[in-house]
Amino acid sequence: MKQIVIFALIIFVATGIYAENPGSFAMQNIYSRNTTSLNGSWQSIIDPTNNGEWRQVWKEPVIENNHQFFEYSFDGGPTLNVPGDFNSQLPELKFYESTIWYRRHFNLEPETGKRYFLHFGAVNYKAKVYLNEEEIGTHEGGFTPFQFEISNKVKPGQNTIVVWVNNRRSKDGVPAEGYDWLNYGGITRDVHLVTTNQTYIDDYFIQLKKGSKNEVDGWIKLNGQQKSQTIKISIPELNRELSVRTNPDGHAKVNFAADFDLWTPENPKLYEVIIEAESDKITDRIGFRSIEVDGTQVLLNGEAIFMKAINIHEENPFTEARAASVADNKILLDWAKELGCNMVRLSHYPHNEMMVRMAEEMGLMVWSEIPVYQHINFENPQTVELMNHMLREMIHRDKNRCAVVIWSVSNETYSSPARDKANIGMANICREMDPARLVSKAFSNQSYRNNTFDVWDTLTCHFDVLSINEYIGWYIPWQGEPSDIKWNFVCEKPLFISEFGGESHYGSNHGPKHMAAYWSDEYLENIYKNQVKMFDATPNLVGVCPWLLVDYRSTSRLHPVYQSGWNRKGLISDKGMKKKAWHIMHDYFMRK
Ligand code: GCB
Repeated sequence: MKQIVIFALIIFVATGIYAENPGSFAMQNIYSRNTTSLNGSWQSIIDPTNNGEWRQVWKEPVIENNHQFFEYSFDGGPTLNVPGDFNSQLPELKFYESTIWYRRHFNLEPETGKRYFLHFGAVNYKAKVYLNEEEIGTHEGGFTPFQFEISNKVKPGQNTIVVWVNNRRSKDGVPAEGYDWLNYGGITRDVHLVTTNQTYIDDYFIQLKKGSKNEVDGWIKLNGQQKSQTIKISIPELNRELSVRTNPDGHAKVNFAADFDLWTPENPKLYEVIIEAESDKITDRIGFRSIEVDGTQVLLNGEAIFMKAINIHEENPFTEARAASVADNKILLDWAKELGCNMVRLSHYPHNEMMVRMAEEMGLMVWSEIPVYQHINFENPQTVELMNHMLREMIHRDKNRCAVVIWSVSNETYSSPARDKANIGMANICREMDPARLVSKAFSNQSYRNNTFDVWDTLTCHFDVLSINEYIGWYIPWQGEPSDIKWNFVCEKPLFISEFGGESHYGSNHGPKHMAAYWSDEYLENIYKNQVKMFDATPNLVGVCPWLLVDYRSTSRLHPVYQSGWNRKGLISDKGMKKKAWHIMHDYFMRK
């Protein structure tokens, strides 16, 4: 009987969609809150077959008689650093995809009149959180923040958090089972204990109205009993101050004009914005800019802009780990700047919030996307619900970052009515939640024959920017002179080449330089030379984005000599060496 129960639990964990008690949207701007970091060393139990579920490892073993024993313990087990993926922390976890239990204690003397929250920057992929032996909630999705209120659950003195984390793939997950990056599991981002007053500023949207260069059109939302409050919004540098009153639901509209020095890549101007309610105060750094499409152009602050972008995975190649620190982010974004970029595509999932904030400070526009990737199960309504939720969580977190100019809802999905319906649904969610930004998705599998690129997919008509992943010269051979390429579009839109490239193993000198099979730098360089010729002949082109900045780890790359578990399409090698193709791209960006 016990075995049946265990089996049932394992099946549930492996396949179930986690939708009950999903963590509420995390509060806006964790950096401006009264927080205690719960980062650091957490105890762990490695549980490949999910036995901890029925053993109830979130309960502290209490030995009451001399016949009792417990087949689990956090004490004496390995410790894991938070934030951080578990795969890179212990050799035996290198490719681990299953359950790890995390535990840590914290001390608190709860104050009357205060509220307490546990805030997780992200846990990949599913999390179930226990506080003092009681389950407080679950979350599914590896790249977005979530929180649980624990005001009525914390006790004076020592409190204990246990988190069940599981990064097993599933066909109904987002992403699903197949994807081309390392499935870094664990509590990969910061954990905070947040203290607020009874009513706190939960969320706000302070950005320019679509098409305007001086009018802010936003809102503020309170959470708590004291819903009607006067809120002061000020921008000291502009000598601007206004007061609004929240309605009985705790909402207030914010509308004002000011003479902003607009954010651009050349002048990434941010202002200190202070939002002061009667019971809370938040400070943020916010930039103002407009982003629109006009015919086949993209306009930043009313002027046509060419998006000089680069794809980035959230990985530090030197540590072979998920990028989790400011220093990790900086390595990647410094390279993007050095390449001459004015934009980064943070692929294929929302990166950590500091990455987005740093990009903004550095003058890099951001394309942000959710991991709706290739073989996703659009037929399952729960999967669609999950992707919608992830999309909302992403927009919710980063909607005040003016650097984000494009929300992207998916990457390379395969044509079907269910796919179209889900993608259109997601585009609508973007527009409802955030009317001020552009919406896109990256398309592949359009046809390229007789040197003509035929964009036939009518789903492209539903997006502001047409984004195409094409690997001409790598997965598909050239069908003529790159400079003679022709394009047919089912809908005329600004065209962004969201991926192109090929692989090379830096310094490969094993075979003929002109053959792809030997992963030579020269072969890749030649792909880039031809791509640049093609770009110059491509109509409606508003930007290009090589795949990608740095070689990165992927379990789907099996060549033992040239790949050994790395996708080698980086312009920079895993050791930080610039390939020849880097210089072609750098020169192109310099002249654009
Ligand atoms: C793609 C995917 C990207 C892959 C890349 C490749 O089209 O969007 O995630 O990793 O191709 O390397 O093949």
